[in-house]
Amino acid sequence: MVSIEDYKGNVEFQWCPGCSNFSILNAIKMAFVELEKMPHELCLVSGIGQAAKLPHYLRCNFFNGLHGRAIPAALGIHVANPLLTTIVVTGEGDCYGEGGNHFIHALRRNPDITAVVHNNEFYALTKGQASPTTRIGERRTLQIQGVEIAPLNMPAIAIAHNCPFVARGFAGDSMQLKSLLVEAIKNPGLSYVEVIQPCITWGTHPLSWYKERVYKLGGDYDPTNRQAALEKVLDTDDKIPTGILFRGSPRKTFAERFRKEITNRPLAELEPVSKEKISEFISRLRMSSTLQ
Ligand SMILES: Cc1ncc(C[n+]2csc(CCOP(=O)(O)OP(=O)(O)O)c2C)c(N)n1
Repeated sequence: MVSIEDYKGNVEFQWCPGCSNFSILNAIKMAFVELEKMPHELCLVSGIGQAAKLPHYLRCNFFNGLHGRAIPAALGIHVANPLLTTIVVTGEGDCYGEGGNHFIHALRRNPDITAVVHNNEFYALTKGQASPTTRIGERRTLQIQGVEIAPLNMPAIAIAHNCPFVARGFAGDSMQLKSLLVEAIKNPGLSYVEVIQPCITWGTHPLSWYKERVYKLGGDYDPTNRQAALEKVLDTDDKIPTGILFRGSPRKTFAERFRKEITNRPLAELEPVSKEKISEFISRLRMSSTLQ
């Protein structure tokens, strides 16, 4: 039996007291307990930012890498050990800004990982500058005249590229978020969960502003209908839909294609490669480079 206590970390929190990242952390822990995942069966991966600190505060495997580089690190972990449950947890600045290119190509490669993106609509760690999701006209610490360009709509990009699982949660509803995370982790291939994350320090709007706008998709919404899903996320008026936005058609995962001859075992458990084989490989490489 796994319990929340199994995930209790021992690192001092650097988040502001009352930060909504705490609810996301709780939802993640609850999802792990519901899925009966032991800490050693998981690997959390993040980049840089307040959201990206989340893996520090849990007891499990984690890799905290360079700014924007959580996805490629997770891709490597997923290929080296497809038996691990690999989860990227990071902010929208890290994932859509500095790491946007990696996210887009992950949509094509389809690694069996879950990407949880805290979207607070600006860079919190560096004190409130605009991020790729800041709304037009919003004044930020660097954009003092107001942001002039339209925000990036990453859920729309993911749906257009047939991402197997696209969901949106709200940090103000950790039970719904927990359920979305359970579904995302169970889903094979790339699962993407964007989390609306109000920031109490640098945010423009209070929690009540979000509560008035966030709503749950109803039972009549069909997440397998790509056209309807696109329309839903392109409609960025005053309402913010949450729930499973889209389920793409199943595709082979990155590891299934990349490791098709090697079995599903972790690289660390495979037979070591002999010195002779390595020398033979190096001389073949040398041969091919002299031929060019
Ligand atoms: C290469 C590089 N560029 C810029 C920075 C500065 N920087 C650190 S965190 C961050 C943005 C983080 O934003 P987000 O991922 O949304 O996380 P948040 O802090 O809002 O949770 C930036 C721009 C950096 N550390 N490294």
